[in-house]
Amino acid sequence: MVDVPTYLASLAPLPEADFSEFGEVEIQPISRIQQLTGAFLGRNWVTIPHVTHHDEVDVTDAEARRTAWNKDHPEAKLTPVVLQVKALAAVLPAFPHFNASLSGDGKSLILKKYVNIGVAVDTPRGLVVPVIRNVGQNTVAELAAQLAQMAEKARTKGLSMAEMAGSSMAISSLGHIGGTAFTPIINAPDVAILGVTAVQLRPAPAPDGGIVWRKMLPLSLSYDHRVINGADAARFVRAIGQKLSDPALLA
Ligand code: CAO
Repeated sequence: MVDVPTYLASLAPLPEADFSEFGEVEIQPISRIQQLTGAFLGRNWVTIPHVTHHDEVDVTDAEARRTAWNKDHPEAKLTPVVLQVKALAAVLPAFPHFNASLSGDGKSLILKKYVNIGVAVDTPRGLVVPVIRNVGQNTVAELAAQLAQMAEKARTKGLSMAEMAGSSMAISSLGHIGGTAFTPIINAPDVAILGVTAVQLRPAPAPDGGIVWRKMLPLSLSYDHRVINGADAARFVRAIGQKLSDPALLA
């Protein structure tokens, strides 16, 4: 049997290419945030056995309630991500292995009794993940204000390391751009991350035998397979779908 360090040392090095041999090129510096993020993402990708579970959940009722809420509260704006943060936080207590981290020696699991949700924010300098703390204690209006303020700070002034630490899980939403699925990389030391892409209209059978159009939200849950099994991942995503449909979510 070949041991792993020996195998890794035997891999062919990446070729050093002089691309100007093939045509005109331009050298662009990579921002400090992108360099740091790249190092963390590379580490997480190679050290965590990722599996991504894809599903679609029906958000027709949730979207109708969100639209009505926005009409009644012109001073605030609920985006879909706010409801997803709230739903994720609400299901985590019933799935303690998702709100956990592996100890450094891999021999124990640290179960977190707090629920803090990271939200991936795309900034001109790169991707950052500010953390919203104690999500369950906040109303949706408070969450919307916090998310807007954190995204604005991330894009303008930048965030401190403390503002990006201490998450239970993170959400990475590409829903405002598009997509039907992707494989987000876990934001270690978290053990799972929820990827969101754009709502799709799908035909479904109506009770009268006809067809109704439903709004389906694609969810892509990447999880650390050392900690979470596939059946729990499938149940977890279904539970998020049920929570999104719960009228109490808008409290
Ligand atoms: N399906 C369809 N539309 C969606 C949607 C979805 N799943 N999610 C959001 N939208 C819509 C919103 O309803 C809003 O529409 P209106 O302006 O018409 O009301 C619009 O998209 C823009 O939303 P937003 O981006 O202003 O706000 P948000 O709360 O949806 O997202 C934030 C906030 C910070 C998550 C987002 O701006 C962002 O930066 N996302 C990028 C994250 C990222 O890059 N992840 C990839 C990481 S891996 O490289």
